[in-house]
Amino acid sequence: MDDGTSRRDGPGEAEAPGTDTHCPYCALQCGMRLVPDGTGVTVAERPAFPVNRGALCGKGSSAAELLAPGARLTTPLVRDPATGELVPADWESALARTAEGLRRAREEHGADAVGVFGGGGLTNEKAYALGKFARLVLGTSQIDYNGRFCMSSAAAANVRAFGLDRGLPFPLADVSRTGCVLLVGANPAETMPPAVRHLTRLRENGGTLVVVDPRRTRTAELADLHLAPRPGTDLALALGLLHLVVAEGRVDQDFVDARTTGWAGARGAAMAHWPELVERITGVPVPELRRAVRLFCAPESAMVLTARGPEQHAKGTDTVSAWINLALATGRPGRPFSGYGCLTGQGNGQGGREMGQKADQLPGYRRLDDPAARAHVAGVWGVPPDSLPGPGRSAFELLDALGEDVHALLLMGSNPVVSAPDAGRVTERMRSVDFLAVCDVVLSETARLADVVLPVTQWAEETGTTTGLEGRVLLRRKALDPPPGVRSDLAVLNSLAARLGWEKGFPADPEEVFEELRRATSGGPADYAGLSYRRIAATEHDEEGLHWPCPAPGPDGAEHPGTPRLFLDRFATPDGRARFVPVTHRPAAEEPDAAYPLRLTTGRVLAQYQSGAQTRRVAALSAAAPGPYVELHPRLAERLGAAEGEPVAVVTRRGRAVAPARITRSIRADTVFMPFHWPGEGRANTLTHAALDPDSRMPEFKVCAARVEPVDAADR
Ligand SMILES: Nc1nc2c(c(=O)[nH]1)N[C@H]1C(S)=C(S)[C@@H](COP(=O)(O)OP(=O)(O)OC[C@H]3O[C@@H](n4cnc5c(=O)[nH]c(N)nc54)[C@H](O)[C@@H]3O)O[C@H]1N2
Ligand SMILES: Nc1nc2c(c(=O)[nH]1)N[C@H]1C(S)=C(S)[C@@H](COP(=O)(O)OP(=O)(O)OC[C@H]3O[C@@H](n4cnc5c(=O)[nH]c(N)nc54)[C@H](O)[C@@H]3O)O[C@H]1N2
Ligand code: SF4
Ligand SMILES: [Mo]
Repeated sequence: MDDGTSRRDGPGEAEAPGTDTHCPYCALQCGMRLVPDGTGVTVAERPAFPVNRGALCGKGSSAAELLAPGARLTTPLVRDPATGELVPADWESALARTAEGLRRAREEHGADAVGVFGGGGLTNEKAYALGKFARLVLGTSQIDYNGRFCMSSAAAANVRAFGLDRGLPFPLADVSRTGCVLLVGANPAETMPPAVRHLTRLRENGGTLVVVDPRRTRTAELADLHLAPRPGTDLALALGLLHLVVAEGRVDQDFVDARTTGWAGARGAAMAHWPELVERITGVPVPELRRAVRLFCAPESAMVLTARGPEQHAKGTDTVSAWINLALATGRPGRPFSGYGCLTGQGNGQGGREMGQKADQLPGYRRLDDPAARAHVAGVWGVPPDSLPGPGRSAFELLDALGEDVHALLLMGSNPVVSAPDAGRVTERMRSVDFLAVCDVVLSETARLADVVLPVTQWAEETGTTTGLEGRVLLRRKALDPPPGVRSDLAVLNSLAARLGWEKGFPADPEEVFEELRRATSGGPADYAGLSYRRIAATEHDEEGLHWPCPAPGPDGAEHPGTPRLFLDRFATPDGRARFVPVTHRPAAEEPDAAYPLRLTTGRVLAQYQSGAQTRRVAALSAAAPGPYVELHPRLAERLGAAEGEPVAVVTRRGRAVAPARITRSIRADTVFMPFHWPGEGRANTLTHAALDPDSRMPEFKVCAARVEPVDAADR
């Protein structure tokens, strides 16, 4: 599994009996086949699915382990008021207590005192039902989800520039057919291993790869050029590259004139960022900047792809705008095998942001403050438009309001005790709330704080759709019955709605929800009206499948083929032109100083997923990545007297985390890195800074000021 992927089965496996479905984890949504093995199912290859062609990473190939009854929750838990412990309970009393907890907060403090927190791993059906439940049953504006921590900055920048936000506006396979990929703050060799074959193929086809990452990652190792800026300086870097594009006469003026607006402002901002200044800010030498511009501009087609590296910042939206400006000035978007794309992260990171679990959104990527959108969705829901609440708080702000303005929370599909920024503070907030209900498949660190824990079915035990990073809609199929004692998220919402007075409108059957969701999204930017389970199943193995927007059949009854490539004729703005946004560099919310002289950045490792709630429970994954660590450059380690494998403390203004040192030349000497998958004393999010982007409300996970201290045995 050196390249991070495995092909477990021989060619005959495709004919094996079983159920074709998709991995429960990341946005690649690799196809897999689940084969009955007597007691449960085994994960097998599904070579016919084009996005991964059978390849899986270790997380996907081991995903079935958590389906075993012994590996997960199979009974509801409620907090015993006498002992304060979580104890097993029957479903009826757990649901009654949940309904009561939500109702009481509303009666005592008003509808907005009840919060809902969702997740980008939930299927489209669940995300849709959760948003509807919040707005209708609870009548609250206070709903948001963990996607706010993920790709919200890229989403905001996409909407600003193109009038529409789909992570990749083209199929992933186009990556291997372009001339140059500028991959910014993405480490797919660890975060989407099967996608790396497109980068390898790109280079085999004569294309080039430029990677921008403060660390020389496994992905950077594959590149023709690796730029290693200081964390939090991508905005200056992108402006510096645009400056050089102008200075070297490489602007595609015909494209700029015909297909964009706002160039003068963006050009002016870039001209203020001359290369030597950018070198000082970013630490990237001017000759490397020039080389990157040459590589990016030389071929006829090229792509800029961003992931969390440049996005998870208090200036993430402006930073992505700067990268988009670079793509626009060189005439890339809206052309074949070219453009800008964001690699979304969670299994349904794309669909989860379209179905209305976001604070300001209605299904179909409609805006909650748009009267026409409200009227349409209220019509589908059978309620007056005025009864829908307005936009609520963003994810971190919602968590930070717990115990103050928000007194009860229903949480589905996230583990913020590990994954939220400034997690010590968030944990205190979660403890202070009057009532917390968590739906989960395992007893996550957040579920441990709950008053009620509702054990739900998993990916392989239920049907539903997800929308992968390409905007391609996929069908996850039920492969086996859940163990006794668990119910689906949809069934939970159905029962809670009934207890709170909504007998109808919350079906537990996913296909019924999908049929309603088609109508609710119809005519919206993310239009699913022309899709159905039948159509998705019939086209899933096609090279290009069904990508939204896929509107309902026209008057002639012809089915819409979906939209694998967006913007080829026009952008989704009122005048059809893409918009340059004039942006200028600004420092991180917290820059290094004498007391905290280093930059801390955070991210992922191959064998763990997110808060680790699921993958830490899989033996092979835990063996491969047993715990947190701190990446340090040898020069820094020497100065600190830190030794390989020995614990060091990383200290920020939020707190202190202790983990073994991992000494490596692959990181800048002024930067330290920690993966964030673990709770406890090595929890990276004890340290992170919850400074929020003004547009996307994305927290600054990727940079804060830190110091590293040796740890005495006596300290511990
Ligand atoms: N193994 C694994 N795979 C996953 C996940 C997982 O948890 N584990 N999660 C999934 C999800 S939800 C997501 S969002 C994706 C995330 O996928 P990625 O974005 O690829 O993952 P990260 O490790 O968060 O960040 C990518 C890189 O950004 C770099 N970086 C840090 N700061 C900066 C900066 O200021 N500028 C730049 N240019 N780069 C910087 C880091 O060094 C890191 O190598 O992965 C998905 N896939
Ligand atoms: N420091 C730092 N922190 C980060 C990041 C970073 O780069 N650095 N990245 C951020 C990003 S991009 C993300 S996406 C977040 C993710 O962080 P989280 O939101 O915590 O994501 P998960 O760990 O995937 O949590 C999902 C939870 O839901 C459960 N679950 C899985 N499937 C289902 C289901 O179908 N129904 C229900 N009810 N539960 C389910 C899982 O068991 C798990 O407990 O972390 C963010 N936090
Ligand atoms: S790359 Fe993502 S979708 Fe594919 S097997 Fe790994 S975790 Fe699952
Ligand atoms: Mo994410």
